[in-house]
This record gives sequence, structure tokens and C-alpha cells, in this order.
Amino acid sequence: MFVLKKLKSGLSKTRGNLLKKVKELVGLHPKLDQKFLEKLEEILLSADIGVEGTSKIISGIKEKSKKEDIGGSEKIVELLKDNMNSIFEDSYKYDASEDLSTTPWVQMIVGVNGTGKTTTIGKLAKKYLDDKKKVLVAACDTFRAAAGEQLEIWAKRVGADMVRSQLGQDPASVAFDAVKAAISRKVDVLIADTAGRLHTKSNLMEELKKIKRVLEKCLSGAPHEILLVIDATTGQNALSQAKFFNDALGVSGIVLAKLDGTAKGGIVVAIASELKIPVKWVGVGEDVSDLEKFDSKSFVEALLE
Ligand SMILES: Nc1nc2c(ncn2[C@@H]2O[C@H](COP(=O)(O)OP(=O)(O)O)[C@@H](O)[C@H]2O)c(=O)[nH]1
Ligand SMILES: [Mg+2]
Repeated sequence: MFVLKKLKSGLSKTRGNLLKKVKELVGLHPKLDQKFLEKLEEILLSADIGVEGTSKIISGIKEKSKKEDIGGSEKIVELLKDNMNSIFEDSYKYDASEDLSTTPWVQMIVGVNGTGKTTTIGKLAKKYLDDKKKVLVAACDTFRAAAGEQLEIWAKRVGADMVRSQLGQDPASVAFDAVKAAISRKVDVLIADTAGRLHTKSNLMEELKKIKRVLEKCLSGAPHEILLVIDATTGQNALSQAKFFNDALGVSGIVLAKLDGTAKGGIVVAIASELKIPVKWVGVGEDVSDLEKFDSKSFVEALLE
């Protein structure tokens, strides 16, 4: 399966970290005992699965071993898969059939600088265009001159329309123009890029809230999605960013970019375990086609196969 192949190569660093270590441990510890589980715990934590996710997995394995003879440690990969899958099953779900259920479908893309917002917009726009949707992107990051230029490069590359902005222009006014344009041009999807300078500065959150308010005011139901882009290579820090943005704005989905650049892709499990926000997309490279719809079953297979 093509998707699995891409995910697999995107996850190769994490798989090297997690699966390789697990297999080494199995070689050293044929018995699935307390000592084995302690070592396993360290491995899971080192892959950024997080304290909560790790403890769910370990206690899931212990529970099972109380009920039945689960055999030796060679069974551990299957047990890890089962327990990771149940974390995803318990995690927050969204109704994918609602995506693009109304037009214009308005997406606001938020996140700290450098996480991959603009790149993700290019990739998303390409996906929608391939589905024969009319796409408009809006340059609401007016804080850096390069931001608008970079979005323009992506828009040209994939063939999306764009609402430009002036450096320093009120981002909410760009959002206003963009929604009006999206309605009058009968656009299917409007994707708004936003600024991402340090999220600890409350004025950024105020700016984003204002963009959201303007979108709401211009079009009932908008923004239909607020997608937070987080950088998988930043590990647990990405979780605190997600909490921060979610408290301020109400994030409807996460895009986890740069999964290919980290050995700590277990962060996806931590997100599922700790946050009530679904991961919708994962970025697995810098190419326009390197964005995958997140599917937990494929993820677990790609990680542990
Ligand atoms: N390897 C890899 N690089 C990515 C991915 N997504 C974005 N990048 C890179 O991350 C850097 C910052 O991305 P950008 O879209 O400008 O981030 P922004 O500041 O949030 O808009 C760029 O060099 C991108 O090519 C990804 O999924 N994988
Ligand atoms: Mg950007």
C-alpha cells in the first residue's frame, strides 16, 4: 500500500529508535517479566510516547498477563500494537464526513513560527485541487515579508488563487477580504495562513482571536476548522503548544509536521492519550505530496511492522 510505504519511510527514524530497541531488548530478555517491562518503559518514554501513554501501554500489558499466559517477550510487538491501537480508539474522534461539507469551507492554520504552516497549506491546497476543488489561500501572516512571498510561491506552484497582503497590514482585514472573495468567487476551500511569532506573547493570541471573530462574522459557521501545525521534532514541547493554542482558540485538529525528521514520532501516541484534539494530517517530508491523512491503524502498522 502506497500510503503505508510513505508513512513507513517517514517514520523510519522513529522505527529505528523504537522497534530496534524493543527487538534488542527481546534478545536480551526472553522473559516478559517486571525487569523487561521497566526497560520497555524507558524505551517508550525515549520515543516521546509520554508518561500517560507509556503507563497506559505498560498497564495494559500487565492486565493481560494477569488474565492469561501471554508467553515470552517475543510477543511484545503484537502487545504494543494492541495497546497503542486501544489508546487511539479511546482518543478524541472527529466526523470526517463533515470536512468540506459546506462551501466555502474555511480553514485557519495556526502554530508557532517554523512548525510548517505555510508548507502544509501548499500541500493541503494541492490535495483539494487534485479533488477538483476551487482553492483560495489568504496571506494573514503579515508580520514577516517573507511569509507572504513564501505562500505566494506555494500558491503558484500548486495553482491556487491567493489573497495577498501588505507587510504590517491588519491580518483580520486580510481575512475579511479573503472571505468576501471566497464567497463571491464561489470557492470551495479557503485556507488562511497566520503569523506564529512566539506563542507566549498574548498579542499573537489576540490577533488570532480577532481573525477568528472576523471569519465568524463574515460567514456563519466559519472558521470550519482551526488546524494547529506542530513540529514533531520538538517533542513534548509540541504538547504544551497544543494546550496553549487550544485554550486560546479552540483547535479542531492537529497537523503533525516533520514526522520524517524525528526519532520521537511516538508523540502521536502522547497527543492521542493526553489531548482532546484529533490528529488530522501528518507531514512526512518537504515535498508537496508529503502530507498524509492520519489513520491510527496505518500509523501503528507503519511504526511497528
Ligand atoms: N522534513 C520536513 N520538513 C518540513 C515539513 N513541513 C515543513 N517542513 C519544513 O519546515 C520549514 C518551515 O516550514 P514553514 O512552512 O515555513 O513553517 P511556518 O513558519 O509555520 O509557515 C521549511 O523548511 C519546510 O520545508 C515536513 O513534514 N517534513
Ligand atoms: Mg509561514
